[in-house]
Amino acid sequence: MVKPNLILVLGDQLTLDLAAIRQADKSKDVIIMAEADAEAEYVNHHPKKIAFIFSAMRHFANTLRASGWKVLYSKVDDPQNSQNILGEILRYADEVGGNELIFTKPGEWRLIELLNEAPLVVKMIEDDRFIASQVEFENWAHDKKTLRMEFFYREMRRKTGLLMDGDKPIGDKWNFDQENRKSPPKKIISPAPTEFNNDKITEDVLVLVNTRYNSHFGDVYPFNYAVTSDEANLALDKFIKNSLPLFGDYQDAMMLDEPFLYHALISLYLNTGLLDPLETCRKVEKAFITGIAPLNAVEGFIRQIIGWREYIRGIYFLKGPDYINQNYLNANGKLPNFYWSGDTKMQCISQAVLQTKKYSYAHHIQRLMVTGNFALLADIDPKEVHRWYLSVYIDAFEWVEAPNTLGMSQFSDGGLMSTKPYISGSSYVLKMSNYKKGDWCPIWDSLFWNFIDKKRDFFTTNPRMRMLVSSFDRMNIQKKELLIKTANDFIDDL
Ligand code: FAD
Ligand code: DLZ
Repeated sequence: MVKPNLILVLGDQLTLDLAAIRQADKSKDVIIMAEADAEAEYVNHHPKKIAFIFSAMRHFANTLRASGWKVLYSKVDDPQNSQNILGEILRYADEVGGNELIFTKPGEWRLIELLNEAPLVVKMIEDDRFIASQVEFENWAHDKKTLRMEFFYREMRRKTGLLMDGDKPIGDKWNFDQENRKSPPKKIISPAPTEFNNDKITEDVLVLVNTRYNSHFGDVYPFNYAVTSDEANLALDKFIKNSLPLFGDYQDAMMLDEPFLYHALISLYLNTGLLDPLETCRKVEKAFITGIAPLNAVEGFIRQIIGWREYIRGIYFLKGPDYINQNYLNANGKLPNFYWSGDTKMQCISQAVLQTKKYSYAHHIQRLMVTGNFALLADIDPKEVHRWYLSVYIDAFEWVEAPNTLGMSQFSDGGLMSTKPYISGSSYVLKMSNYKKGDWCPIWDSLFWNFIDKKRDFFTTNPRMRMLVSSFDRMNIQKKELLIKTANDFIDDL
């Protein structure tokens, strides 16, 4: 009898167009999908994220069955479940007599290593759900001193033809960011994100997750995210119609009790395979061609996906498994408790943490210039910061989370992605938000100057940051002492 091959589909590989599925044989091979405590708990993932992944996996298993595949699916509450992916693969290998495991490259070195060591014949296939292959990224990177996203992005524009007029960018400029990033207006009525009704599959998952993972940070209810590709496409269409026109203008703004503003809320769908990045960008480009959205918004949005998202992935695989262990600035503080409770007078942080608890979501500037900025200024160990981001955000998978957190936000790679750390005093946070000025501002500013002083050896070697050391040195001695004392008292209290 012909032995079936074992085709693994992970919780973030939910598309019929997946490389491993494309080359499998429906008439003999079996698809394995496994919910597992080991995956939900290697960091304690937010319950909403676990629920999203389990529900989307169960829906996708049904899609596979409906198109004729044999699917061996492990539910997490099945008593036979070994609670780890490799255990489930080996259990099914025994059951069906298969000995060849085929899988699409996971987005995490931990799983790549685990699966490649399976006691089976193993075949790992490149994940081609991206615009640039790893080889293409490596070829682009290999002769460059600095890896500037902007230049990589231009290559991706040329490759895809998005917003191109022959070999020239539409509008004669590659980047329209100068027109973006406005401060928030006095009042804003931002479109509500699309909310979906939960079917029986999702309801069952919510009950399960709510009890099984009740010690994890975050609320499972209310749950309104899409869990199928059709629903995710509806969410995208609604974003294009309602929010895209102002996406560029208010991309960096933060407003009290407005967690989404004009953001798309689609990273969770792109990262799990419910949306395809190129199709998404083509729909967005069409919004420009048909006059629904202006060029600054459309170019800005497409850059996030074919530029930043692709570049970040390239960096993760270029730099290898040790990337997450870097700590260029030798930060070693503990993550403050208020990253879990939101219990702090710093309104920008409590807003970010409490909405993260509720939605498992915060937008880019909250992640970069609030929770990330604070952690960097307060000298928090980047590994702790990385584990926090990986666990709390619904779109967080290591390939995309780690370079954003460790590289872009915490400067732990010493400036591979940016020439200077993303830090600011309270004035930037106030300018970009309608948060209230208060006691937190002098504390935040003292952390800023204390950081400049403590890391002066690094800052004096950096042409873009040297001026800040000189500014600090020019302050009078009492002011300097007060800043350092305020910062240290605050850090000690943490
Ligand atoms: P929008 O603001 O509407 O942007 C549209 C899309 O562009 C996003 O859906 C996303 O796919 C893409 N995008 C934008 N910026 C980036 C970026 N820097 N890297 C990759 N894709 C990008 N994004 C994740 O998908 N997963 C993560 O775990 C993650 N962790 C982050 C950690 C930190 C410290 C920072 C600063 C950023 C992180 N990002 C991460 C990037 C970005 O914050 C999110 O992609 C974005 O907030 C998702 O919300 P949205 O769909 O509403 O995005
Ligand atoms: C994040 C996650 C969670 C919470 N649960 C599962 C799971 O039960 N089964 C699964 O196949 N994948 C899960 N994932 C995603 C993986 O942990 C991992 O982050 C990605 O597959 C890496 O690309």
